[in-house]
Amino acid sequence: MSDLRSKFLEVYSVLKSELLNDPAFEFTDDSRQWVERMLDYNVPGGKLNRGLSVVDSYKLLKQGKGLTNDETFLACSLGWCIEWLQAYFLVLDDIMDNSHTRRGQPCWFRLPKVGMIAANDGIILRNHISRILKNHFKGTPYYVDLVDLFNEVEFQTAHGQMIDLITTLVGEKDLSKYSLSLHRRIVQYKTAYYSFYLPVACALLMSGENLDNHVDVKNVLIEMGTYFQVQDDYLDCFGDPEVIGKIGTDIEDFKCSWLVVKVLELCNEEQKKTLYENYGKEDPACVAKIKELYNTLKLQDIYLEYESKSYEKITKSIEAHPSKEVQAVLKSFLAKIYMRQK
Ligand code: DMA
Ligand code: MG
Ligand code: MG
Ligand code: MG
Repeated sequence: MSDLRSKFLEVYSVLKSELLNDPAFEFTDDSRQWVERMLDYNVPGGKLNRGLSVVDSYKLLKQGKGLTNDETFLACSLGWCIEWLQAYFLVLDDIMDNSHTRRGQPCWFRLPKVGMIAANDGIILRNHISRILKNHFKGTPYYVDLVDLFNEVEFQTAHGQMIDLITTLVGEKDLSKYSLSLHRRIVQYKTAYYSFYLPVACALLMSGENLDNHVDVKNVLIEMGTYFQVQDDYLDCFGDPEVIGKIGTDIEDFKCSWLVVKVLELCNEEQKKTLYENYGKEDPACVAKIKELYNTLKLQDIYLEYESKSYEKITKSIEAHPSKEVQAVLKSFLAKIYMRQK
């Protein structure tokens, strides 16, 4: 394991133990055990890209000057706040999307002992972020900006989830409203802000920057986040569940996925009929018909083309940025996701 990753995981243990001994609640053995198990199950098991990016970005912004132990701890803590935010959204997202697996194990709410307690666990995860920020950042000059940033990004993400979900409302299922612009709107809000803008914004705040001066950075990161969610949509159908750690449900869920938007752009009348008749149904035979349609329309090739075009476009926007340090931050982020299989 890399040094950074093991350092990062050490900080997880510290933060967890603080939360399990939070004086604001009288923990009993049972309640402490519940929260510990819930955290270990949901927080650290992902790729940790978002969290580690805070530390990577902060290092790059410091232009190679080494970090003090204190700075490393703080950057890791902010990274963990994002991983906590992600855990919070995923626990609830899996309930709402009726998913089965996540990160190679059953979704938290699928555990017989958990069920809908998972909804409250999601709320606890969200509250932990505020506790971590208060414990470690309250004295810093950027504390208010940090709290505000997490609030703003949570607001955006929750609204992205809302538009993702209301497009699939039973009784109002209507493929004719699905378009690239609707897709863009959904993914920008549900994914791009928290997955891409937030890590870099955290690193900028730690470096003493004013976020109002970095709108161009934000725009590139939103572009990258959109590309990342198109990958997620693609992998939902074409990824290997063993590798991505989850079984796709977008077809069954009638999601406004990038794939279905592409079908609508490319299909003939007969294919459109097949799509309307089979999309959004639990029946595996219907799902198979949709996958067949994706193959007939060569969506894998169209995706590969999208992938290389987006990569080029994003690289150009990065290279237009005046600061070499910022360019390095953005390029390292892009490199982490280009051609990803998970
Ligand atoms: C993910 O959307 C967005 C959030 C805020 C969790 P999704 O349902 O496509 O994610 P996944 O494919 O991981 O369930
Ligand atoms: Mg989901
Ligand atoms: Mg979802
Ligand atoms: Mg998905």
